[in-house]
Amino acid sequence: MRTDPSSSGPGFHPASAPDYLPRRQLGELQLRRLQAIVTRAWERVTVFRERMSANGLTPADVRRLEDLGRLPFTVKSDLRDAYPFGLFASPMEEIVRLHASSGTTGKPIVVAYTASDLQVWQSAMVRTFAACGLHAGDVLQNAFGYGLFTGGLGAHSGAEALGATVIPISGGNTERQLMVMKDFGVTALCCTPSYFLHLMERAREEKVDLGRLRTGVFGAEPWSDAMRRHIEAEGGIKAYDIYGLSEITGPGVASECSAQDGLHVFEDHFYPEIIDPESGEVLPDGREGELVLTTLSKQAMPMIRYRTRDITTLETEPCPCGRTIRRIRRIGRRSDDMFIVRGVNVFPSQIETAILAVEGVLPHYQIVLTREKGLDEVEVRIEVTPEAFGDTVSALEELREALSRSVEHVLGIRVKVHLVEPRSLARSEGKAKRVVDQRRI
Ligand code: DLL
Repeated sequence: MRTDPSSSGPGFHPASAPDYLPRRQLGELQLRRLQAIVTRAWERVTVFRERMSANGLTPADVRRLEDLGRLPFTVKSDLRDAYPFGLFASPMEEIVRLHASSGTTGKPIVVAYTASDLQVWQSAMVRTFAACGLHAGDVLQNAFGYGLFTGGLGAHSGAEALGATVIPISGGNTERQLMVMKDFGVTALCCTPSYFLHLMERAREEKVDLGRLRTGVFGAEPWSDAMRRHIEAEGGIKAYDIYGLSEITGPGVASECSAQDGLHVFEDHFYPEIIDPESGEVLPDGREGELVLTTLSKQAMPMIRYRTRDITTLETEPCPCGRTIRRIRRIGRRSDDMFIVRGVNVFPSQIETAILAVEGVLPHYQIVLTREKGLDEVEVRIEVTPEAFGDTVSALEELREALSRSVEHVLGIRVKVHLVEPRSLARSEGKAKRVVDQRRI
């Protein structure tokens, strides 16, 4: 099955074999699975069948992979409207697990798994950890939250199947995390990047070293390359980015590899397309747009053309790691986290990149949005280092000006910069809340 000798190196696991399939063989597999899943959704999910019929389509119209582009999209509100179980394609007796994603408003969305769905998810997580260089013998501290969130249990089952030793510590209780990390000889950690920042900060304050930790597997929220550089330098580790979402399976949709240059999508199970978020038109590989995913194997809750709102690019150039599955660029933004200030489109990730380029600040910041006379205003609150904080007023003023210029350079507009004391902004144990929107209050 294996096609590339590099695939037998450390970090390779037999479950990773589909990562190296020749493209033609992969395409045939994808088409077979697509036809089966569209038929399943058509037969078992009313809303999907109605939308197909409204467009004059039946499953027989899916003859080639490109035909996917003719099928209707699924969006988050479809899951909300179907709350809790309306999109299930399996009877309850076959569903062995439920998860839910809270979202910001109203009811959560509920996702379901059959036993075979859990197996696919597990294999995708094995491939994720293998791509991040983990193997049997690694001791993984799993600080993703256990519970309805997919991060904890998703990572747990994949790491166990890989053969690593898993410590199911979940998120929070930072003191205990540090004790375990050191005393149990932890070699790898997974959590959100913002929680790792918090862990590093506490370790420094308490003068605890991070022991044998060498790999961080981070995801569930956007984090810039500047943030990665900070984490790798401060933590003395390699920091990998992994991506996923509850609607599709949880973590395990895409993962970086040793090249740390884009995330390989496990596209034998999760078929990616990039569309123009305005027109819905499918864009060619290499163009930036909204990621749309179709689950090719999911039985309990097939998702056909799910609009993720995550903005990225699909890349086809061969990766030095030898994997043949395509890569997406790291996700820095969502189409719905943009705000407009004085006519300029602004994404929080641009602000992160701009401020972390300046010496003297910590990677802890918050963006506060207000509306004055109908115009959006942005204030960026940034923690300064203890050294900079003890500096003279004029030095602080210089720092503030440097940050303001850096943001202006990236965005083309000036925003308010407010320097705050070290440790004065709230820390997160899961996904960080970087933007505080006071515009509707
Ligand atoms: O966050 C699943 C997950 C758990 C992924 C652990 C990775 C690690 P949800 O809570 O449904 O699922 O949130 C999914 O989070 O649509 C993205 O907007 C964002 N997201 C996830 N991973 C990344 C990442 C989990 N690596 C939503 N970079 C997605 C940027 C990410 N954003």
